[in-house]
Amino acid sequence: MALLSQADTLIVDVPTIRPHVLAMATMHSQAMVIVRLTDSDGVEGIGEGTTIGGLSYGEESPESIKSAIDTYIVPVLKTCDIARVGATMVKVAKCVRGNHFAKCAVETALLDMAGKRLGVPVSDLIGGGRVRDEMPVAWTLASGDTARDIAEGEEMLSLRRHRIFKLKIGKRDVRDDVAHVGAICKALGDRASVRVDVNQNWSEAQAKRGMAMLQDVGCDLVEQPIAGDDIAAMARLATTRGVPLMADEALHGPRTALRIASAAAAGVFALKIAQSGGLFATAEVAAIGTAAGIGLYGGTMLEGGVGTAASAHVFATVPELAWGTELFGPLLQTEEILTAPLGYGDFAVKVPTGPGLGIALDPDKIAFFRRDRSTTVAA
Ligand code: MUC
Ligand code: MG
Repeated sequence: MALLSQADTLIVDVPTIRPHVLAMATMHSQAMVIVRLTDSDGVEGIGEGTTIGGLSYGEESPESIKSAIDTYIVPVLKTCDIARVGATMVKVAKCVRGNHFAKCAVETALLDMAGKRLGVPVSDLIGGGRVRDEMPVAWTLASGDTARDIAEGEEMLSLRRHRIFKLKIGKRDVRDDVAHVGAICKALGDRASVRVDVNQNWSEAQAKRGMAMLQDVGCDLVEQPIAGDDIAAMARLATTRGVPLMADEALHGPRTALRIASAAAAGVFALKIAQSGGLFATAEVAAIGTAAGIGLYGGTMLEGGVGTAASAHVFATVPELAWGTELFGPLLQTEEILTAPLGYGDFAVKVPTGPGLGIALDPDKIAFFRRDRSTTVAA
């Protein structure tokens, strides 16, 4: 039995190493909501709820994530035995609808505490436990400039850090975007896998044309080309000639996963812990994808070290992760907020091995980058 004794949530803003140009926003910094829970025995758990570009990516913002946790979720936690993570999150789900990013941050912190209490990594608390200790890791080329993207791709290849590249397109005319992708495919050749993410910015007609053209220039995968709530159109696109279609913004947990799988509306799922509503829900999305013969990819919301470690723990439990991961979020930031960074090398990210998430926050970095004073709620 463990009771909540303290809950802190804070927004931490860390600059990015270069502007990150996406169809719906250009990022110059990343806002991460960090939640720290402490139980009656003094065990601390940390979690992260992070989105991209304020409200331009999805329905939760850093500010709404913090407010949902402080105002609605923490009062529920105060009534629970928080050592029972599953039961606690069932109760949270009954009291708080939606708000997947906020719930994911809290569930992550509870799992971190549970792992520390039991002396096992979080991956051992999910499904059948981990099946791998490291995973391929992609990098996103999104400087907004083709020559700069090629130079960055070359640098990543020579450092042996990444050989899977995701290009962010959808802002320009389809023909211009495909020319940009084609130039990068040609420059990197068969040394790399090149994929694109449109972040829902094409119409169905643009996507039909774009996906056929992308196949011709050597692109391997297209992520969320059209609106994520148009499952019927996704199904039409997924079954016509062109590169395989990956669902991202369309996926909000097991129910949407089942709907997409039943409609044959995607060949690949981007697994995301926050979008799915937590680590347990992500494992369920993965199970639905696996049962439906859908390829799996470990996605990111460009989280910092905490959310990235949490994602790595879940993705490490998925039996087949055919498309690798994109868990590079901390590398896009100018400063590391963990005391020891996650391990990257040989084109892979390593899954931490210590108890819980196996990571710790650097208190000086948190003090420096926090947006304002944290909210401390004494239970
Ligand atoms: C997204 O839409 O997938 C992941 C990598 C990246 O550069 O942006 C994200 C979000
Ligand atoms: Mg995406």
